[in-house]
Amino acid sequence: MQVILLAGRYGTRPELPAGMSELEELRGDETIMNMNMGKTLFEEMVAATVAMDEERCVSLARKAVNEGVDPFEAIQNGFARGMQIVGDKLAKLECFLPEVMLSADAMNAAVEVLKPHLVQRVDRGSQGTIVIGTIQGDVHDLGKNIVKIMLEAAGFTVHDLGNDAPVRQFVEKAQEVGADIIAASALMTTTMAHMPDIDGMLKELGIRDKYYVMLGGAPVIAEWAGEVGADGYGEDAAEAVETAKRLLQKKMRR
Ligand code: B12
Repeated sequence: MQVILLAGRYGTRPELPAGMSELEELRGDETIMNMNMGKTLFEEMVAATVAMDEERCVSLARKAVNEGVDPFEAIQNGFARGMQIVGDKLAKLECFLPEVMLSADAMNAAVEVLKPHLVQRVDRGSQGTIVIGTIQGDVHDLGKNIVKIMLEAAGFTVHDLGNDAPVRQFVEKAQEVGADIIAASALMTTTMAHMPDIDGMLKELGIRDKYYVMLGGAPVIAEWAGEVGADGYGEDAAEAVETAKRLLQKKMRR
C-alpha cells in the first residue's frame, strides 16, 4: 500500500525518522512512503498517524506490544511524533482541523492499546505526586495526556485537572493532595500568558517553596519558563519525566 503525504518541510521541532528524508527527495514537496519499503515500526506509526488511519495505528500498537517494543518509545517516537507533523502541516495550511482530529483519534486509540503496558513498568506512586492540567482558556490536551501517561508510567501519582484549568485550581489541588510538583501545559501564546500566575499565586499565599513548578507545551521554551518563575521545563514527554525526576531528587536533598 502506498501513502502519499503532502509534507513539505516539517519545521524544525520534530526530527524525521531516519530514512524519511531520502524518501522525501523522491518527489520534492511530496513524500511517497511505501509501507513495504522496510520502514521501521516507529516510522510506520508516524505514517499511520499522519494518514489518520486509526485501524492501522491500533494494529501497529498491538504489534509493538507483541514484539516487546518499549511502549514509551512507541508513543514518543511513533504516534506523538506523527501528531506533531500533523500540527506542522496545519500551521502551513496543508490540512484542516477535522483531519487533525482524525489523526488525534488514531493516536489516542493506539495510546489506549499501549497504556496498560506502560503502567506495568514501575510501581505506581513510587515517585512523587504531581498535579497536571492544561491552563485556563486552552482546550488542547493531547500532549498533556501523553505527559501524564508517561509520568504515571515512571511511577508518579498524577492528579489531572483536565483542560481549561484555572490557575487557582492548580494551587488548590496541589494543597489538597500534598503535591510535589505542579505541571501546566499550554498550546497557545494567549493561554501561556496565564502560566506566570502559578508562581505569582504561590508567592502570594506564601507557599512558593512547597512546590516545584514545571511548564510545557509547544509555544513554551525553557528560557521563558525560567523567566516566569518555573523550576523546570520539558520539550516532550520524555523530558517532562526527566525534569520531574530531577525536581523530586532536588526536593529530597533539601
Ligand atoms: C490538535 C490541535 C487542536 C485540537 C485540540 C484537541 C485536543 N483535545 O487537544 C482542536 C481542533 C480542538 C484545536 C482547537 C483550537 N486550536 Co489548535 N491545534 C492543534 C494542533 C494541530 C496540534 C496540537 C497537538 O496536539 N500536538 C501533538 C502533541 C503530542 O504535542 P504537544 O501538544 O506539543 O505536546 C508535547 C510537548 O509540547 C510536551 N508537553 C505538552 N504539555 C506539556 C506539559 C508539561 C508540564 C511538559 C513538561 C511538557 C508538555 O510534551 C507533549 C508530548 O511530547 C496545534 C498545532 C501545533 N503545531 O501544535 C494547533 C494549535 C495549537 N491550535 C491553535 C489554535 C489557534 C486553535 C483554536 C483557537 C482554533 C480555533 N480558531 O478555534 C482552537 C483552540 C480553542 C481553545 N480555546 O483552546 C494554534 C495556536 C496558535 C498560537 N500560537 O496561539 C495552533 C498552534 C495551530 C496554528 N498553527 O495556528 N486545536
